Formats: sequence, C-alpha cells, structure tokens
Amino acid sequence: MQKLPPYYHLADEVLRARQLGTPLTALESTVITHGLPQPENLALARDMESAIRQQGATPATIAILDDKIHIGLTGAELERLSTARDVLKISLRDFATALVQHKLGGTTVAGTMFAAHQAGIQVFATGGIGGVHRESRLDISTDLKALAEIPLIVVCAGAKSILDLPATLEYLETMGVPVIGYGTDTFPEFFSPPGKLPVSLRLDSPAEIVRFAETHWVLGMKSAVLVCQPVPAEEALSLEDAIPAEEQASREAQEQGIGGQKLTPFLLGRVKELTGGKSMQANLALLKNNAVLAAKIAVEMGKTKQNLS
Ligand code: PSU
Ligand code: MN
Repeated sequence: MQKLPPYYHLADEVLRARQLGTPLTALESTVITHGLPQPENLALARDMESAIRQQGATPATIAILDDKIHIGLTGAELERLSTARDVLKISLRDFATALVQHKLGGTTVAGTMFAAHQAGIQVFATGGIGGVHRESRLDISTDLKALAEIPLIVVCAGAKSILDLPATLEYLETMGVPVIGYGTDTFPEFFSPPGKLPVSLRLDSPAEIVRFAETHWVLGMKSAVLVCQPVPAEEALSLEDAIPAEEQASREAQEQGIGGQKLTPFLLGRVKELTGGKSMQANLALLKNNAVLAAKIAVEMGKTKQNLS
C-alpha cells in the first residue's frame, strides 16, 4: 500500500491485521447512519463485523469521525456513529465537505470503495448498490461510477427494484463492470430474488470469484467486480409484499419532490414502513450473508497471495 494521505486513521485492529497478513474486508456505514433505524443499525453493524471475524478475516467499517476517514472502527466509535444525529451521507463528492465542516459521515458504496482502495483493501460487503432511479433517469448513483473506476470485489444482493434495474445493468455493461451471480444466473433484486435480468457470469465458489477477479485485473482492467448473492430464500420478501410497497414509495417521492441524496433513504424508509418491517428482516439477513461471503473471498484471496510470495 502506498502512504495514505493525511485525513486517514487506521484502527488498531486493522493495523494488526496488516502486520499479521490477516485478510481485510471493508464495510460501508451509510447503512448504519441512513439505511436502518436504531437500534437495529448498531446490532447489524456488530453482527456483520463478527461474521467477518468468524471467517478468519478482519472487518474494516469505514466512516468519517473526528476529522478523519476511519478505516476500521472501535466498538465505541461504532456506537457513536449509530446514534449520532447530524451525520452526512458520504459519496465521492462529500468527503471534503465532512472534513472541512467537522461533521460525522456514513460512507456509501462509492465512498467506501474509494477509501478502502486508498487503504489497500480489495474486498467489500454491502447490502444493495445504488443505481439508475426510476423517478428520474438522470439520478444515477455515484456507486455506478465508482464500480466503473475502482478495482475492488464488491459483494451485494443486487439492487432494489425501486430502481430502474434494466437501465442500471445497461450502465454497468457500458462501463465494463462484470456482474457475477453467486450461485445464480439472474441479477438478484435485493430482498425479492431471484430476479429476471441476466448477470454477465455465474460463479459458484469464493475460489472461482478470486480467480476471475485476478484475471480481470491482471489483464489491466480497472473496474470493480460486482458479486451478487441472493438473500437466503427463507428470509426473502415475496414480490406481492415488495412491489406494491416499492411502487407506493416511488409515487410518494415524486409527489413530494424528493430527489438527490435524500431519495434512496426516503424510499428505503417508506418500503420498510409499508411492509410492516418485513423488508427490514430480509435486509438484515442479506447484509449478514454478504459479510460472510466477502470474508470468505478475502480469505481465499489471502491464500493466493501467499502462494505467490
Ligand atoms: N440500497 C439499499 N440500502 C442502502 C443503500 C442503497 O438497499 O443502504 C445505500 C448505500 O450506501 C448506497 C447508497 O451506496 O444508499 C446509494 O445512495 P444514492 O442512490 O444516493 O447514490
Ligand atoms: Mn442519487
């Protein structure tokens, strides 16, 4: 890893992992600050971290606190972030804003990818990626730009059907981002898999994913490899529950003129309310499941590196 610019702070656990050669797995924090209510957000953040440790990897939750971009958080910092009020949502253009205004920040998929890559971390687990919104096709998440430009393995459960999924997948294709189905041929639609749209390749094991990513990057490609894992079937939300809630949330957003950074949190919150909390159960299950897979991939990647050195 090159020397990090100022403004970064590496947690002790992350520094130790570095010294020992333990594989690292990055985690985002917008899901904690803007995606889930209290106290589920803190419980989930802890569960994801411990799921990663159980696989023999080290978690690095990324967020902005005390004028630093933190790579890895202590238990107390995680708790502070989960209960703080005035927290910014940090995508690529927002890092400097949080730093000059001395604000706390929860990093999105794009923000987390950027900081993780700066810190030399190659694997990252999230819930769902942002995409092209249905309400306005000009509202394209910076997550897609980050996936096009930052070489990381990103494990997700696809994207919500509150987005324009065909347009989202077209954009990823245009930008050269491989969309891998983990044990599936279709792009999972977040809490209601299996989805209808094809992925670019299906792979069935962490070792195959590592081999694929290394081949992609050795060729000189710069993009991320997006790995999409369906939510465990027993936790999935039926389409009958999901679709009307998503459609109503989308209608309300348009009626209320909600756009920009606020749109995704608004839609997530309304879908949760309209499904009587059922969507949140699926959301929590898929987040944990993705943490496990990302950690397995990081461990596998660590083995490959040891074989090379
Ligand atoms: N989708 C979800 N849950 C989330 C998000 C998206 O199902 O928590 C969050 C992620 O952090 C993602 C961000 O990176 O929203 C995308 O926001 P926007 O659409 O404003 O780029
Ligand atoms: Mn947006």
